[in-house]
Amino acid sequence: MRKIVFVTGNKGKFAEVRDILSARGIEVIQEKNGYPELQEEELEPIAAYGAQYVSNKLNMPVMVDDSGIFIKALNGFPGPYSRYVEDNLGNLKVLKLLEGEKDRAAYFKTVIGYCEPGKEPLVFPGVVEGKIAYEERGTGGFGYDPIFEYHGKTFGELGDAEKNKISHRRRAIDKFLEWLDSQSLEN
Ligand code: ITT
Repeated sequence: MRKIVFVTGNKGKFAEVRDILSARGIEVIQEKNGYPELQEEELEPIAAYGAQYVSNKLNMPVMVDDSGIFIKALNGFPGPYSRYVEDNLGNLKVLKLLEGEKDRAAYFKTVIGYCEPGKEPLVFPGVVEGKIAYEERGTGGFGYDPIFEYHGKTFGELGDAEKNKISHRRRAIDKFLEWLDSQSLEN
């Protein structure tokens, strides 16, 4: 069975990635010691740097997941600052920022970074478009899931299995797996 080291301190992310990859016959090993997060406007360089940093440190192939929620009416905020905003404002204050705002468009994005020791890092983005709800709904998922609405239900209302079929993370992982499969064909 193929094994992949996944660097994250986020339990919700780890559980989702483990479920998606185990269905594909890949075992995921969690590495909780993180990486220095670059201050960047985009998730790609953050994920690339993180994957390369830990891969060279552990001398193993590793993957990282850098994610965020991008709210159109807030010009893409919190985006790469989503962790900081979750910790310091939280969903209810994000909803307050949007009070009276009719344009609720938002998207979640995950960038999977993957790197093998001594090599250049690769990035695999995945996006899901939705809306910011008017109140928190549902107890599933984690982070911003209760306020992110997709086809009428929030990710908090969907349940893990349903979220994993359509999420930004799933889409990014699918691209990563396509690349991994193409590599094994070459070797
Ligand atoms: P690691 O860097 O250790 O992986 P983190 O939680 O700091 O964990 P991110 O910077 O990528 O990771 O996360 C950005 C924020 O977005 C953070 O507050 C997450 O809880 C939230 N988030 C990420 N993916 C999410 C998802 O699928 N649903 C809801 N919130 C999510």
